[in-house]
Amino acid sequence: MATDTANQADWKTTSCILCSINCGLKVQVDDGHLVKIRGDKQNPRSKGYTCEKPAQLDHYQNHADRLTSPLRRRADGSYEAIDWDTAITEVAARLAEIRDGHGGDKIMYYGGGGQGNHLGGAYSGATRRTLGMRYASNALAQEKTGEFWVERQMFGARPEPDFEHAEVSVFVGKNPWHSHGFERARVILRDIAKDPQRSMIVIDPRRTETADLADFFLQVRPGADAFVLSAMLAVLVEDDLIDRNFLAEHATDGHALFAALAEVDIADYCTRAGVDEELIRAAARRIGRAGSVAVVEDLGIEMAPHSTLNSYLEKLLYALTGNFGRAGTMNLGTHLGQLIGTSKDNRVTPVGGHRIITGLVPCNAIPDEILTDHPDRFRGMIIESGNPVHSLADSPRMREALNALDFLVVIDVAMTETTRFADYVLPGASQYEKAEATFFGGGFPDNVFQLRQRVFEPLEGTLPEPEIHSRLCRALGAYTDEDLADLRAAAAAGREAFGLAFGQTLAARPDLAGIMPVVLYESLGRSLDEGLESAALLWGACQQLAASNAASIRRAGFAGEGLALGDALFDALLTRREGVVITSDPYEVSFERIATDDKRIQLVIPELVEELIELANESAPAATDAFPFVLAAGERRGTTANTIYRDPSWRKKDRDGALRISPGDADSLGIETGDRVRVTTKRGSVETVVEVSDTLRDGHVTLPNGMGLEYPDERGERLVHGTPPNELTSSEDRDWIAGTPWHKHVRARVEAVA
Ligand SMILES: Nc1nc2c(c(=O)[nH]1)N[C@H]1C(S)=C(S)[C@@H](COP(=O)(O)OP(=O)(O)OC[C@H]3O[C@@H](n4cnc5c(=O)[nH]c(N)nc54)[C@H](O)[C@@H]3O)O[C@H]1N2
Ligand SMILES: Nc1nc2c(c(=O)[nH]1)N[C@H]1C(S)=C(S)[C@@H](COP(=O)(O)OP(=O)(O)OC[C@H]3O[C@@H](n4cnc5c(=O)[nH]c(N)nc54)[C@H](O)[C@@H]3O)O[C@H]1N2
Ligand code: SF4
Ligand SMILES: [Mo]
Repeated sequence: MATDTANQADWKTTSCILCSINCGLKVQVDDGHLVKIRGDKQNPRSKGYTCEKPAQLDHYQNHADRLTSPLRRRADGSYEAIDWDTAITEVAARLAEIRDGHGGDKIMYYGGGGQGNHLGGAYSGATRRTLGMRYASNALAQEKTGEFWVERQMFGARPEPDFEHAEVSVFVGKNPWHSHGFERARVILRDIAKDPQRSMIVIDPRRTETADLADFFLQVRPGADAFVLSAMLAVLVEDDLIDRNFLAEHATDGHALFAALAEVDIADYCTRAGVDEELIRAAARRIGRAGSVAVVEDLGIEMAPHSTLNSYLEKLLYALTGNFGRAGTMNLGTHLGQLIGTSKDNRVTPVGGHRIITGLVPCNAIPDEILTDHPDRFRGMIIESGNPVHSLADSPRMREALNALDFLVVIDVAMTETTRFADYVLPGASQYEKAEATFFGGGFPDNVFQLRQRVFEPLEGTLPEPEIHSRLCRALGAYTDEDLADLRAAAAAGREAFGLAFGQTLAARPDLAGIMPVVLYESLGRSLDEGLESAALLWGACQQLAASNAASIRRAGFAGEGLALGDALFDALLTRREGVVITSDPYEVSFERIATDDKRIQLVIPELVEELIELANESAPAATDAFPFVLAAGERRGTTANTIYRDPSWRKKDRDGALRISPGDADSLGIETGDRVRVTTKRGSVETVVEVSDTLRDGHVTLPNGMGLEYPDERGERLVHGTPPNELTSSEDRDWIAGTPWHKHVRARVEAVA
């Protein structure tokens, strides 16, 4: 290449950790700081794209509340720094005490990864297995579990939208302009908006930045999506825009569903949803007649009334019109490592009997499973890379629950709202100080995976989570050096020898098979370059993918048979730091990947068809005198990034996260932008600044997500910046199937303050 190599050399390859897309980055570092950050054109997924947020990443890497030593809580609630050996020994002993006294299933695991890190969570599997822990949860169980439940039944897998090629793109309760959710979102949104042959349909109560680009903007009354979606489906039926041939070939009998849709009073449902009937009809027809349609839902319906029903209706928009298994539609891709459980896990929670979906306890049920004298209650918790006190519904109740535990250990990079409740805090190295990866999945037809390598050495006093789990397992007696001697020798001898020895060990030693991540870390991992030990788990994932999807890997350009194919993939991950196309597929393969029992798309989910029928008897949720507003508690903005940035100075505007309110409502309350108001719900009351915005419907107000974090000011005084949304939410307001919270639908009162 004709580039200046000296200049190239000091750019390190990594990625953004602020949302699930993990856009590739090139960074320059100086004295522990990220000083220059730009998009990485070499990254096969993001191709140089970034949004505005990663420019501030040094606020994640360096800030006043980073943890630099294990901490132990004293009787008076303050913390003392302790060394790692003491911390590991004591934490292991306290966890073992609960296991021995009450059973390992009384220890719950929460978290395991955020937007940029999942390796820690993957290694935690060994610790959990060692302790006999059975229950886990993470943030997915407060957003996506309802959708997972529907997808598992309809497809047995998770379809991905192909917006890059779709003639019609549909966004339901999703604002990709700010939240992304697919790669290069703003480029693709602008392309769609510019192209007269293509259309965009947005269903959202707020005229978002995405809605501004839409051809059809259905400004639904908050919480009334079930009426819009069922009206659209009814139009498809009425106008005979159902793809009968597709359904005959690929789907099961939909009789009960079609009977329910035939009963929908379209005009009435449109009125209830507050959307013009002709607009709904036109949008439905646009979908019904398009060559290709891709659809995505997100928090706007997942965190609102009828959320699981809405996920089902949203999927029927594309399933009934045959928009599956082709370019521009919905497809089933590959996964290197599984983020979500695939098993048909039919368990319920031990105390409340709540449905466990894809292995996750519903987040809203967690306090119920602790705050009780039921013998099966959770008594201990390991929280890793999650801030549930801040991010789950009903923060006061979450705090009460964590206080009630016999033992809590939190693994985080920062002192947070949650670490404050821990008996022990274990400091992780940051995501730029260790190898990391996410298992969100990289797309279709090409699936991209990036193993990020560290940009800095771990901050003094911190350890990467895989090392923490390995040490915990050792302290708990799960393995000894002797157990691993043969595997280590094999790893030193080469990959082929290791592959054979690994297979033999797993077969001969079920105890070691149970803690496979740590076994890989301590054997193969120790033979990799320093800082790359935790990549060892990916070797196992590559072998699994090679065994299940060899043809897809070969199409991505890899050669070899059996273990050699997995090795080739693993080597590419180690060396091609910008990310690797790991599989490449023709669209038709989606049909082979339908994983329902009869390999057909399941059209009828009986509980949800029932709920659909019941809609007829329900009016859209109405305002009450005490709480005339609907508050969406937690809106994505250019100034939010979950709680990954703690230092509020990363935000150049909207520092305290204003409450948005419509001009009409502002007039009635006699307030203007910059004024302060009090927002009160049945759960709590906060004061906040206001921004009058004509993007909102009357009666609807919004607060940003991720705000209300405590952080010291210049004089060291600890202040809370902005409004923590979950001081206002209640854990009982949740979906009846998945238990997902109604964060977007909180009844509220707004009052001007002098
Ligand atoms: N900038 C930024 N990007 C992020 C994040 C971040 O913190 N900041 N977080 C990431 C994460 S963890 C996630 S899960 C995604 C979430 O991404 P999104 O789901 O897109 O984010 P939200 O803004 O929370 O909600 C989406 C939309 O739902 C709308 N909405 C509210 N009530 C209703 C309703 O009743 N019906 C309908 N149809 N819509 C409604 C809101 O107006 C909003 O436009 O974003 C990711 N990306
Ligand atoms: N009311 C309301 N509540 C919401 C939402 C909403 O819209 N409204 N959105 C919800 C959604 S969709 C989500 S995904 C959640 C997100 O909320 P959480 O799951 O709590 O996740 P994050 O804020 O992304 O970060 C969690 C923690 O990870 C830590 N961390 C960062 N890097 C590392 C690392 O390398 N190792 C370790 N061990 N820790 C690290 C951070 O310091 C932080 O404490 O919030 C949810 N909460
Ligand atoms: S879209 Fe923005 S926040 Fe998300 S990974 Fe890319 S640069 Fe980071
Ligand atoms: Mo999320």
